[in-house]
Amino acid sequence: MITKNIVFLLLGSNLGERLQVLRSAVELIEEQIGQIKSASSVYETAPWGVLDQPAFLNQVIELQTVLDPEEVLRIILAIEQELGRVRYERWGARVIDIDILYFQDLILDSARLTIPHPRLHERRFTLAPLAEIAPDFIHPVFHKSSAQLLAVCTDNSEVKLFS
Ligand code: PH2
Ligand code: MG
Ligand code: MG
Repeated sequence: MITKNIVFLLLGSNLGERLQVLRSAVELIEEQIGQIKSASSVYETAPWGVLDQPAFLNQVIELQTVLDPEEVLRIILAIEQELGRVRYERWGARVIDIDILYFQDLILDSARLTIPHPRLHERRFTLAPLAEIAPDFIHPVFHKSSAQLLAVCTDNSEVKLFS
């Protein structure tokens, strides 16, 4: 039997038709990476890191894939390109950003990829949608659930339901 792994992805957009961009990203991800098992609400979130930029829309999706993490990363980068991403500055405005949060309970630190995402526990814009769809999923490094990580998160940037 082919092994299918659970992957959680964070989508973010703060340029262009943000909601449409997220929808297109979800469609391309489903076509190219694997079946979507669940999707959080879309949240409108204050920018984190670089503050002087438009508000983001963020969403977390859970999918099943037969691909390995490197293949998922390669496809994610291609989808970002296809949707018109141009990289200006670190943490700056972008049409679309797709980040791997978790890949099953894998812990990976390579030159290209760190899983779990190294800053997921510091960011309310990630933890709020993650805890909505996977409150009991355990972070393989910190051994805490999404709900627990959210409860102790010190980031108080605004995160509000959008749709
Ligand atoms: N992504 C960043 C930097 N800052 N802020 C919010 N609210 N949402 C994001 O997705 C985001 C950010 C770098 O990827
Ligand atoms: Mg990111
Ligand atoms: Mg990214």
